[in-house]
Amino acid sequence: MRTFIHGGTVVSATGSQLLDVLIDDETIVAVLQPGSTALGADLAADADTVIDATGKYVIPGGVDGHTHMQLPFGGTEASDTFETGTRAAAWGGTTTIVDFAVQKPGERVQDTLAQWHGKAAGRCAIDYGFHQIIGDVNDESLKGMSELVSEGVTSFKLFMAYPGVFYSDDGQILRAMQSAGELGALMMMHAENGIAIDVLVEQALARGDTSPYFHGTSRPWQMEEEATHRAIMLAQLTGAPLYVVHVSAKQAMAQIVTARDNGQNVFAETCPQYLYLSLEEQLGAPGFEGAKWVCSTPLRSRAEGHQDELWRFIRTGDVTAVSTDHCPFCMKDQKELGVGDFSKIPNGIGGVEHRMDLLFQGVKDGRISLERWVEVCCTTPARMFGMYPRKGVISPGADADVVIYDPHGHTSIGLGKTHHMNMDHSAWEGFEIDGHVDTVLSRGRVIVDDGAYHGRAGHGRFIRRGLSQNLL
Ligand code: DUC
Ligand code: ZN
Ligand code: ZN
Ligand code: ZN
Repeated sequence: MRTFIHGGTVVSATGSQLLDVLIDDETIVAVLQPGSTALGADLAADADTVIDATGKYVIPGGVDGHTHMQLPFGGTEASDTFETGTRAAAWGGTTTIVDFAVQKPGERVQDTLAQWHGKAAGRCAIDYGFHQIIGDVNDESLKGMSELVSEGVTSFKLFMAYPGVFYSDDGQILRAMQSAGELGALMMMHAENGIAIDVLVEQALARGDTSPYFHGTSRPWQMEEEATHRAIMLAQLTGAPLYVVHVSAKQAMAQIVTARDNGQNVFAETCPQYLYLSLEEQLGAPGFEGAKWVCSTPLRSRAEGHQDELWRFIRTGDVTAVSTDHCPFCMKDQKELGVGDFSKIPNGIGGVEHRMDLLFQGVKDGRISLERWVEVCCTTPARMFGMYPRKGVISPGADADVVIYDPHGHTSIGLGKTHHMNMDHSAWEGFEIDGHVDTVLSRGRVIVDDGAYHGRAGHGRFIRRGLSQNLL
């Protein structure tokens, strides 16, 4: 089965040029000058499928390094299954996700991972990998880490937030980082001071500040900056490479920039919600509506300038990757658990479908370059999580995960418009994008084309990842 994509502009992290792409079965076999006879044949005539990409961008499929399908959280479970969530991802031009297996106290990490394999196997529309959350740092968990690395799970996440749920104390963090450092595995960190936050939450509720907005004000930026600094120091001591997830505060970014300037392997991830949405908008939302933007880290104040600073740090290279932290909950029966008490609102925003579009809007708005768009959404996540050059690049030998993106198209986001996630609302309702995902190929198969879905549950395969290829 040969597919020939011609006439488009291939965009990579390093540049853009008019190039044709030849695919054989699941793999890109050639990237050629237009009209090239290098392969001695009329490529268009010989192909089984010909895609005309004239006037469009041809980019590597998106790699979303941070999703939570079916995450058990806050007495409920994230509303997208691996089937619905990966389908929505495909609609939005994402062809690989890395999701989180969650170890509960008393469980073996190997058993947790087996459970997550069971949830995903045979159900995904696109390829997927796993990170392992270590919810119970003990001798056995630490020993289990090396086994997981050999099975292609090469990154481990800890939480400095959520005491009593996922939380690790500093001694546990130190020990896990020592193990990660020895293995060369990546340590991912949810950096918020959960112990202090719990006091602020209790005090807010006691004052009668119970609406969704107070979720954000009880998790102020100082809590993120402090935890980020602490994580950086522990990582430096242990030699573990550190990837700080969902950075939302500019002060936390400043800590990361300092560490990077010192040559430390510290990386920042941010998410579209922290680039576009703000605490002020959450305050202005009527009734309980603000609950749709309850996530942790929280949205930050626009008046304080966090959003503009995060865009700037994407430009400077200090934000390494943009992921979604896709963690969808419906309003009905889920977010509504927190009516009258914001601390009972399950934390999370659904967005796996919209990341490529939302970041492309940043290109249109002059905030980032076309190449940086591809770099932070596709190429660097693939390198960061040990999947390059199989993923994240249009190059011979790579998996044929390709998106044809129309820069003159248009996408209206919201319920009844562009929305395939299993949610009863959209955190992105009303967003209008000056671009459009036209065609999506996953390992050579067209799974989205011209507004029609051709994907299949079970097409997606587990990716055994190597160690990070993005270390300084
Ligand atoms: N933050 C969220 O918003 N949801 C899930 C877990 C997390 O850390
Ligand atoms: Zn988190
Ligand atoms: Zn997360
Ligand atoms: Zn279009």
